[in-house]
Amino acid sequence: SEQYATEDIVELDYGNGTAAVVHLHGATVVSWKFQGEEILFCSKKAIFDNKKAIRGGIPLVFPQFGPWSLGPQHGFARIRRWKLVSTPMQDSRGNITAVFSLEDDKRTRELWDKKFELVYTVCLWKTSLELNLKVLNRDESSFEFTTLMHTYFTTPDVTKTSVIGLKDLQFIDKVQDGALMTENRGAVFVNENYDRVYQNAPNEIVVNKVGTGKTKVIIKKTNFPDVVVWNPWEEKAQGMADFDEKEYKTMLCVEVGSVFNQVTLGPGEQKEFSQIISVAPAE
Ligand code: TA6
Repeated sequence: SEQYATEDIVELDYGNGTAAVVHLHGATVVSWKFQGEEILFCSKKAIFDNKKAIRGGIPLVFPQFGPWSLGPQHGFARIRRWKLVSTPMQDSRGNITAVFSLEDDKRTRELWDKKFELVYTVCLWKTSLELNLKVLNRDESSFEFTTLMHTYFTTPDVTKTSVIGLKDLQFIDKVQDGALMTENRGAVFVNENYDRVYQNAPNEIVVNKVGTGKTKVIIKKTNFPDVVVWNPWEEKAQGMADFDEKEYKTMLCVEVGSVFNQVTLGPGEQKEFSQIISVAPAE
């Protein structure tokens, strides 16, 4: 973690090489190691200037997934500094929890004139990482948003990594002008520029062969109907300043979100969105 300034990060240390690192810029989980094995991808060209969104880990998308007429792509949550509201605390079973928050301020209201609070709870267990995002409407009127956890997994060879659980789902293919199609594969392998939004996915998705390649992750999601699978591949990667041109081979984004339909929250209402990512031996 030499690339981050110590005042910018919060570490959850389970012991025995199991640890997570959260960067306060975006409350971005930038590393999760299970017994020394890194599960998340973070680009060696990622920029930690507390301005640009971090290229890797788990950036939080809110209040807009994708291009946004009111502000930056994927909204502002990933480029604001979050507050640490509860420092990492270990419970009697060893699980470690830290809590972060982001409230509206002058800058967010300039883009999106709503009063809100986001509360992000990161909990590290022995074999899993539980991430819970609570969105609270503190405004006098209702608001709409989309949200997503933009998880980058690391892999030794993306062509051997697969996503299981998407069969028969409808998806929007963003590299085919948003064409609506149906997935017919039980295990989705990625071999090209790939950017698909799968709708109404089951609440359990498996990503096989991540980390060292000997590991799979099981993602259990709540209130996130959709799953985005993304890899820019070689040509598109060359146009990204904060992504090494060969790194497309070693990453796959599998992102749980509520993006196909807007979420509406009335004044005083709140909603929680979560994923639990667990590690197990690969299939
Ligand atoms: O979730 C996939 C996606 O929306 C892609 O379209 C892709 O551009 C990616 O996110 C990364 O976006 P970023 O703004 O971080 O460069």
